[in-house]
Amino acid sequence: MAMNLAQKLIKSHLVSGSLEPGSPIEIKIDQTLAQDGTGTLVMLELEALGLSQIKTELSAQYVDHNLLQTDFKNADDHLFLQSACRKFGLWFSRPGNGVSHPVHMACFDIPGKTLLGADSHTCAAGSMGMLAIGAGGLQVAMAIAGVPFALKMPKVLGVKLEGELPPWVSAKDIILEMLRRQTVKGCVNKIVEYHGPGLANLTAMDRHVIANMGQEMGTTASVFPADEAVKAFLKQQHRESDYVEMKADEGASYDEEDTINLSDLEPLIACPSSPDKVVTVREVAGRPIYQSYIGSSANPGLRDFAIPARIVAGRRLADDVSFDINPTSRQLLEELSRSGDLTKLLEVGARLHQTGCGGCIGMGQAPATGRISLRTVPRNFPGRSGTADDQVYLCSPETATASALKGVITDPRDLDMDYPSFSEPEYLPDIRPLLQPPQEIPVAVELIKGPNIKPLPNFDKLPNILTGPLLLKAGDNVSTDEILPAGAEILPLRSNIPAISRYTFSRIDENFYQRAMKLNGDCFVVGGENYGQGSSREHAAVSSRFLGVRCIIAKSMARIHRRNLINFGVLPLLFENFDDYDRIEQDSILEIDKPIAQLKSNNSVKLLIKSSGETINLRSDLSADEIEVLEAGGMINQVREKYLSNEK
Ligand code: MIC
Repeated sequence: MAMNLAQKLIKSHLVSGSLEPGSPIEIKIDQTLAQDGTGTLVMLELEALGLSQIKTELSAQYVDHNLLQTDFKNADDHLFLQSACRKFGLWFSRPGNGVSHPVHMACFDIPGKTLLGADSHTCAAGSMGMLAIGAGGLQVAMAIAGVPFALKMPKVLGVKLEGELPPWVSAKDIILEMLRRQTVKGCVNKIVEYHGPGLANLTAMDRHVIANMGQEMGTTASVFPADEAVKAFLKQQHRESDYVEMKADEGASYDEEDTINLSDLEPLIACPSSPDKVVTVREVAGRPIYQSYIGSSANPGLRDFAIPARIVAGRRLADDVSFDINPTSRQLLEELSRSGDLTKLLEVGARLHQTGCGGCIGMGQAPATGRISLRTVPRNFPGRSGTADDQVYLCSPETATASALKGVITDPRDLDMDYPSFSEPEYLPDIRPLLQPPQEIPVAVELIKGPNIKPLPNFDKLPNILTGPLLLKAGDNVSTDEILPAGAEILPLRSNIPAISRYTFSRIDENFYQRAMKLNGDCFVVGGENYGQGSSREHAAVSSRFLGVRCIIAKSMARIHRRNLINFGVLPLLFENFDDYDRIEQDSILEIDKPIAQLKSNNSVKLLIKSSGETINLRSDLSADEIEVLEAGGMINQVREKYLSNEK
């Protein structure tokens, strides 16, 4: 049977299950990555599992999030991560090397391999013909320990690209067009596979931009063929020998199909505060801006900085605009310096930041109150920039730069200049020597733990009768940035669950923590559609569980957060009838009798509203393995017994 690329990648790694969409499967994981916002919990989980050495072909840990060292916490985390890499055998990328996704792409991406990453934008590696999936830290820890990754076989949406991008229109506009068509929940449990003649003019880094923000549509992964563009990228990175051609079979088909004619596209922009609120730049042109921000894993390529440099060269920024440049890797910064493009940016007054995620996750660079910020980052969920009621628009480097010159949102085609030319250099500075390899012969290493690094809490199993108040009723599209915010104040608490839990749901209900602590017992949370969209941070699930949340009931759920809830013993259930959402009031007492027994007997669970005596039918989409995890009280309990009882 002719297979598409996604099917080939899964089939070559299939440990159990079938390629039938929706069926439970397990796949072998070749590589893993984690960043410092998620990696400290991963290392604590590896310690809790009693692991001695990694079981993957390669695992890497990056430091690119918690880079503001305002006190000891982040510096301690960096030392902890470095010691854990030495202990368990991972590559370590120190602060300053850059953002995990472009650095992993430069150093380790190999066509045909699988990559599981404790960061939702891991999917960017699909640009290299890999099956690259974002997941919670515990899932990544299991993969490092040799446990296959469990998921539902996704549907495959084939997107045929035709034509070629007009001047001033770039890869970001392609993924913004996808978001306009699919919305933030249109691709949940789907892999998007790009194919067609339009690929010919897209470099590997262009594809990285598209694959990265595939996550914002809820995708499981995005895949591109490994072709001449990928071969050229590997050559650039002095790794041409790693090239393997990967593409769909002739005559392959897809579960769903779409077509984009690149020639028809124009500059697009996502308005606050959702990545799918996409309009043409011209529709919002003229609005005064405070900031234009270039960088992040969503536009990490050399051209994403060189084009802006060549646009502003010899010109003057608008007086009221902060033009923020966030280089995404040391390699890129070196090349920008060598080519003279860095000087062009500095000469017009750009603000140069250290290589890393920076303001994308609110780690500095927060915009002024009530002002507009244009960013080439992947997300603009409410408050994510660090400023409440922020107005963050997502756009291409071309649009952000044109607007920085004019001081208002500007379609770059309206600049009185020709589109600058750019071609990728044949080679880039080799960044791999800057990463610290695992030790050839593992030696006993003590983990370095500062006072802010706390042990993982132990969680008990679901009670036979689950009863408690509905402590929070939330709406649609609740993101993990609203469940547990990131940012300069909260991110440094990622190694300390009791401390970080104080911020749980703080963006939605600032009193949630106090109410949960006063209750000091089991409770429920209700959400609308696409609950838990966005990041991979399992902390959003762990902190909910730590505060007594035992069950989340929603109209629909985002893939990563749903599994993170299961991993820490929180029961995710769905409204069978969306109208029932309105029948439950906040603070009403709810009850589920023998939840595990009900789950094992069928795919529905009866919920009793104790105050009215009414019952509601809830739907479960849990697999047998997921029910087993919930029955064990979480995945650490389950795996410690099932896979690692002899690891000491
Ligand atoms: C993000 O972009 O939201 C993050 C910060 O990279 C998260 C990971 C985290 O919360 O540490 C992600 O996307 O997974």
